[in-house]
Parts: sequence; C-alpha cells; structure tokens
Amino acid sequence: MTSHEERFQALIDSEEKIESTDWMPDGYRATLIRQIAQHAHSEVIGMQPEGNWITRAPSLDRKAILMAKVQDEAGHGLYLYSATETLGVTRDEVVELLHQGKHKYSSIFNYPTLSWADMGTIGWLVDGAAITNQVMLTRCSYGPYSRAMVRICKEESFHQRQGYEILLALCRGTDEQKAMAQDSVNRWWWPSLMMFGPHDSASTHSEQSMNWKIKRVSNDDLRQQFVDMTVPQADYLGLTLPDPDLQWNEERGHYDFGSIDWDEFWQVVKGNGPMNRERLSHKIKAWDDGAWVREAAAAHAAKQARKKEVA
Ligand code: FAQ
Repeated sequence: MTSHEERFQALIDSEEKIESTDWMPDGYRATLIRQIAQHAHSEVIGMQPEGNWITRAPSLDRKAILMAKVQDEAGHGLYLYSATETLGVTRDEVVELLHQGKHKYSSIFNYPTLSWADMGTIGWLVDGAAITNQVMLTRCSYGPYSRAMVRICKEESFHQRQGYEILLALCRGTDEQKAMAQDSVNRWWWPSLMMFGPHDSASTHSEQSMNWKIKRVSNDDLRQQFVDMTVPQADYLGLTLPDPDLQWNEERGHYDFGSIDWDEFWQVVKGNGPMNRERLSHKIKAWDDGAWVREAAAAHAAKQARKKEVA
C-alpha cells in the first residue's frame, strides 16, 4: 500500500469522512460519480410524474403543497449535482451523459401517474423507499454526499407524510375514492420494491461500495426494512398490498414477501419501461428550452466579474 492508500483506508476504518481535497482511489471516485449523478438525475426526472398533476390538483391547498414538493425535488437534484462536481466532473458533463442514455436514473420514474391517488402513493411509497435508502447514505464515507443527504432526508420526510395524508383522506372518503387509492397502491407497490436495486447476489457494486462505506446497508436489507415499516401503515389506511405471500414471519421477526419480477425491472432499467422514452425526451426538451436562461446567467456572471476587475 502507498502512503496515500494507507491514509485513505485509515480514514475509512475510523469512520471519518473523505473530503474532495483528500486523495482517493480512482474506483472510489468513479463509483461516487456514477451513484451521485444517477441520484441527481432521479430527483430531476422524478419531478415529471408529479408535475403531471399540478394543474389538476383537487384544491388550491393541494396544488400549493404539490408544487412545493416538486420544487424540493429540483433542489435535491441541485445539491446532488454540486456534490458530484466536488469529484471533478461538471454538471453539464453528467447531464449530457444522461441525455445520451449513458447514465441511469431510478426505474420508478418510468411508470405513469394515472390518478390523483398516485400523488399520495408516490409520497408514501416512493418517498418512503427513498428515505429508507437515504438515511443510510447520511453515513456514507464521502463527506459532501453524506451532508447533502441529511437535508434531503428532512425534506423527504415531509414528502412522505404529505403523501400518506392524501391517501388517508381518500381512504376515509367515498367508496370510489378508496378504490382509486387501492388501484394506485396496486400499481406502485412492486415498482417501489424494485427501487432498492437487484438482489444482493446480483448487485455488481454492493460488495465494493460496502467496503468503501459508500453504501452502509445492502439492497435486500433495505428492501426488508421498507416492507416491515410499510405493512402496518397499509393496515392503518385499510389498503391491501398486492402480494398474497406477504405475511409476518415470527421466527425471522420480519415480513415474508413474494418474488419481484426482475424481468420487468431490467426492461425498465434498459429503457423499455412504460414511460422511459417520454421521460427522457421531456427532460432533453426542458434542457434545450432553458438554454437562454443558462446563457443569460453566464453573461451576467461574466459582466459582474469584469466589474470587479475594473474596481
Ligand atoms: N433504477 O450494483 P447495484 C427519489 C442499477 S431518489 C435504475 O446494486 P448500486 C426521490 C445500478 O445503477 C431515487 N437502475 O448498484 C424522489 C447498476 O447499474 P450500473 C433514487 C438501478 O449503485 C421521490 C445496476 O443496476 N435514489 O426517489 C436501480 O450499488 C419522489 C446494478 O445495481 C438513489 O439514486 C434502480 N432502481 O445500488 C424524487 C439513491 N437499482 O450503474 C421524486 C442512491 C440498481 O452499473 C419523487 N443510489 N440499478 O450501470 C443508491 O443507493 C444505489 O445506487 C442503489 C443501487 C441502491 C439504487
């Protein structure tokens, strides 16, 4: 081991954070760029399914809350792109990779939002799964990522509560409203479980990422945590999770659940999900439409810099 490697390993072993100015192995840097950029892209693309309902929210209050949530997701994307930049790549570079289809984003955002109840279910299940994953990332060994996660988790908790509250209102409403909530949960349950990624045995990066303390809990353990947390919440709503194999296992102290359709997962990850094409083309259009804003901001910054030089 070189002295650089020894110091890096000592920091990891003693649970201290790696900072952008510290030496780090190339693989550690590349893994972080991949994961954090993918996470940032997910936050930004994740605005689309809910953005679809802003104009159709059932009341002014619901509309204001939904708009605030969608704006929070944009903010999360920005903190995460900033965290990626601390590793030596620019935001433009990673955004370009996303647009070329060379970077991934979370599979979950490739499903359509068909009813208002989906706003509740996304908050409850999708944000719920995101928090389960992100709470462990607050303990990630890379300082800028772990610190971004602390703030993001606080906001995601509010998102989850607002989603649950939408579903609670629907479940206490008319039979039709309750049926709408049930239909929504039927569609989002399995894709939410897929968010945690492939089984540990099929996860290419987990072992190394756990050794580097980038990931602190495995994909399967997080998925189990999420199921255990969510089943009682579904009971309280009076909704049925669409899995006949779901049952409490006294011996394990966890819920058993059925098998995930991994073919569906990989199809979605490869770009063949119900909404992949629409999501990416909408993202590229929004980026192109916003070019004038970026140009104006750059021109303004250059002007301010010239002013400073003259003064
Ligand atoms: N979708 O070896 P692993 C949110 C890929 S934020 C697509 O296990 P890893 C907020 C993976 O990249 C949601 N691809 O990978 C919100 C790899 O492919 P690669 C996003 C997936 O990285 C809420 C391959 O499969 N959260 O929801 C997925 O060790 C509501 C093998 O997998 C994050 O990104 C997937 N679900 O573990 C916004 C959290 N799973 O790159 C709006 C940070 C796996 O080799 C509304 N990320 N793949 O080509 C992570 O914690 C990890 O990256 C995992 C995957 C756990 C997602």
